[in-house]
Amino acid sequence: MSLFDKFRSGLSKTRQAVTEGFNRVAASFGVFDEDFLDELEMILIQADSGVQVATKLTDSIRERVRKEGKVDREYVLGTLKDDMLAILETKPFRPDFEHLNVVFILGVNGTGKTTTAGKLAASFQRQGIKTMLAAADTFRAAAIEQLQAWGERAGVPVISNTLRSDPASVVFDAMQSAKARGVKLLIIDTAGRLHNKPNLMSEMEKMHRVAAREGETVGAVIHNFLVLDATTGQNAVIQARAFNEVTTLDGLIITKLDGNAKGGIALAVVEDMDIPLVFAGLGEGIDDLAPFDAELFVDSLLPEA
Ligand SMILES: Nc1nc2c(ncn2[C@@H]2O[C@H](COP(=O)(O)OP(=O)(O)OP(=O)(O)O)[C@@H](O)[C@H]2O)c(=O)[nH]1
Ligand SMILES: [Mg+2]
Repeated sequence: MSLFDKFRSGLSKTRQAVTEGFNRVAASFGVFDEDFLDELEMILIQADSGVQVATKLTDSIRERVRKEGKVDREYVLGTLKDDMLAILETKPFRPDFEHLNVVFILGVNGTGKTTTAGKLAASFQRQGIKTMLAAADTFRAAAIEQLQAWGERAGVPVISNTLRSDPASVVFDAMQSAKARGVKLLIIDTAGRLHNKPNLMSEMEKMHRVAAREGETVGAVIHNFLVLDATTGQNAVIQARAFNEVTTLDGLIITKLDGNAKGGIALAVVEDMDIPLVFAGLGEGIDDLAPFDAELFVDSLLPEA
């Protein structure tokens, strides 16, 4: 499946909602005027793009409508596309694999961290990047086995310790092993945590400290990716803000974009945070993770001009 097809089929529910809404409203008004724009704003809000984004997107068309009375379909869709692209702007994850890259997979409970860690590992290993996984969620029963299963599927070694062991010690072991084996990408799966739990936050700091200290000799680069679940809607914005307050996020990953009509959340989060979306989760399978591509995303969302 091409990347475009992946986005297309993953985002089909959101596309359906946006396209059907757009066509229905366009047909009933028969003209692209201010009333049409009010309805379009509602459609965008229903797709979870957030009020701020929906207003921003429609306001730029409204300006033209006020001057000229009305605009045509092509203008509406063209402007929407350009403005959405301006919000999203693609910044792919292409680190320097001469060095060791350490990716922390962070997020609240159940957003898809472990699944994403497994899919990421599979994808980079397949591209010939020597990859390793670390099971730093030592809190939830079965979390370690879950990651080990992903490691097997991906053909990637998994560093782990026992349940309840110190996650920072797992990070330490993984760093030693990664350095010894010449690993270029170490993906660390972490326990789901809430930003308002001080002990979990200090645990995260400790993991970061260990990775930075152990990585120094080999010029390791540390990346913090936050995993957000599209189905939580506007809550994802609040989570992103909270995590970014306690750590520096380098990239966002939105999972579960498939199977619901909430794809607009990608626009809401990026507009609010100004942190790039690096990957999109478009299903539960090993191949259902795609490098985020703004152009493909927007084309998968909007009706044809
Ligand atoms: N449809 C769909 N389901 C997904 C996606 N990513 C993850 N899931 C599902 O979401 C559920 C939770 O995924 P996990 O990877 O266990 O989530 P987690 O964040 O590691 O959960 P905790 O470790 O308990 O905090 C699983 O059933 C996954 O299959 C996605 O992109 N699309
Ligand atoms: Mg997990």
